Amino acid sequence: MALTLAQLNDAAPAEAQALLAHLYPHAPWVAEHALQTRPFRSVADLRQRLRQAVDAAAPDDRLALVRAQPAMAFACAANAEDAARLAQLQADYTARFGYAPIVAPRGARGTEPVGSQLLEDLARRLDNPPDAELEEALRQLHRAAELGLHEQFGAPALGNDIWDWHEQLSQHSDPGYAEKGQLTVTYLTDAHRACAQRILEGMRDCGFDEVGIDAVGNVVGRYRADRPGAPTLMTGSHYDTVRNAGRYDGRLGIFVPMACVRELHRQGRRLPYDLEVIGFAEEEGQRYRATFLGSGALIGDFKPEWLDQKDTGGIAMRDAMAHAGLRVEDIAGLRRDPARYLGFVEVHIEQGPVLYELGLPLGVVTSINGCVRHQVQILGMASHAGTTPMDRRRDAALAAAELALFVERRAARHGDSVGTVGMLEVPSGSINVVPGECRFSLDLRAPSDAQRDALVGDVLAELAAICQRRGLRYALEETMRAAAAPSDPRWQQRWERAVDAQGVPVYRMPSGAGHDAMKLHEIMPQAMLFVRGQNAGISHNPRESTTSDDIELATLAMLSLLDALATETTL
Ligand code: HGY
Ligand code: MN
Ligand code: MN
Repeated sequence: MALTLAQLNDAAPAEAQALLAHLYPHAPWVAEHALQTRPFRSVADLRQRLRQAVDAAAPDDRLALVRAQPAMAFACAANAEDAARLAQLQADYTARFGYAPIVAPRGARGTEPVGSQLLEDLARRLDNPPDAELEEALRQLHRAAELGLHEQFGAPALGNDIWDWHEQLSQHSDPGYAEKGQLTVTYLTDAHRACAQRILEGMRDCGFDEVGIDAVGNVVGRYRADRPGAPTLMTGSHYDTVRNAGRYDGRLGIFVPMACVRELHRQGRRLPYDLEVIGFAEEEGQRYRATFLGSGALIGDFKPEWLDQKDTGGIAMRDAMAHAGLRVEDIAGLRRDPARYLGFVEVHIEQGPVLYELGLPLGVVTSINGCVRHQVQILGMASHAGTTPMDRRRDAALAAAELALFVERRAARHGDSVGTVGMLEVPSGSINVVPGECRFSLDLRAPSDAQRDALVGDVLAELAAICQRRGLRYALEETMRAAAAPSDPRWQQRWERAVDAQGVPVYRMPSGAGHDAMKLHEIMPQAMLFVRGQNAGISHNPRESTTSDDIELATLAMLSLLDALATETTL
């Protein structure tokens, strides 16, 4: 039954209670507590109040709430074997936790039933400690309530459209991954170029005045101001991905502003500034070691030496660009004049568990961690695995392993530093040969450059010490260095006001992940908005997910920011 917020806010207590009673079955106290905080500022506010009512409840009441939920009948088992496995999982779950598993009845878009992923998810949840699983069960209950509110207040149509845009774009994937149903889009591959075309067409459909693909493959759309000579606000994110990626990393920050322009265009509205939306072509640095290439080119930081880099297939970047019809001689002209810009804002999926665990849909970024990356090669001596005594070996892989463990220990020493050995290989290794060579990567990050550089210094000193002690040689190439990027206070406050305008809590947080915003940071003020990730915020992983509700909320927040900026007299 359709309902408006005003009707709910004005309803008598008993009537209001009846309107919300179905959201948390057998627990009328949840709606009752939330209703005491009326008036609700938005449906999102109502959702948060319901969640807060549960969060504030006594542990026994929270457990009773979960126990009171009836066992769910799942219609998704594809066959008798899955049905049997599901029944067993439900029985094991109930035996372990003392209540039936709670699973939100539909997925992230709010329309599709839970699918085959359910078996995997339930099996994974079986391993949760009881206290963690209780929180997950409650999150599922909150999501079920959120879906229940769709029936009363309407589904997030805008969020669904944007959700669908991600699905459509994820149809394009590089060979070797597409066949496995995996999403991998690396710089200037055919899939990458197909993505650029689809984003370009999407921008046209949204009503941008100018759209184009620039000399490094960025997709650039401009929505003109209501006056000539107006300044520009830049926004956007990247459309390339890591290998076997999620569908929202980067892309969310392109599609949300595109949807904002579509709304402005549909309403026939113009802003007192140009809005430039950019799909950056290369941020992840997967095919070539050229991280932030797309956004870097706009600040005049395209490194010519990148052109001669070859990918694993021996194709030089220069040739990949020529094949894509890009003109190297036009790259220098991409540099933006900061004087013409108000700043840069970026929307991005959080890529971490914080918002998911706090039960918050949006976060305002305070600073982006600084990062330094290296490719390392350790050289020892390949020798017979059977005849080489343990004290006579020069094992390159064990040296790498020793350093990897040091990275873990050293990064953990400063709570918010992180260190990762993400790639590690013994080139042409054999099972019965002591590794004579080992290649690996280092990704070291911290909230400040000083803390980051201290971490890097210690790790590289340890690398030298290990190789010295083991009689090995090593080669080191720094492949990326990005300074920590604190948010511009004014732009951070603009995001804070925009989030508050949605009726949801304002939560400030650092970014452990790197983003294009840290490149634009070098020439203009910037700040970011984070959107909650589902599945505990997992990212750089096909389980990366976000709901169309949260996507819609982020879009409404961005529209609020754009409108508020339009009213600032200082433009
Ligand atoms: O690695 C990062 O932080 C980003 O996802 N490129
Ligand atoms: Mn990424
Ligand atoms: Mn990203």
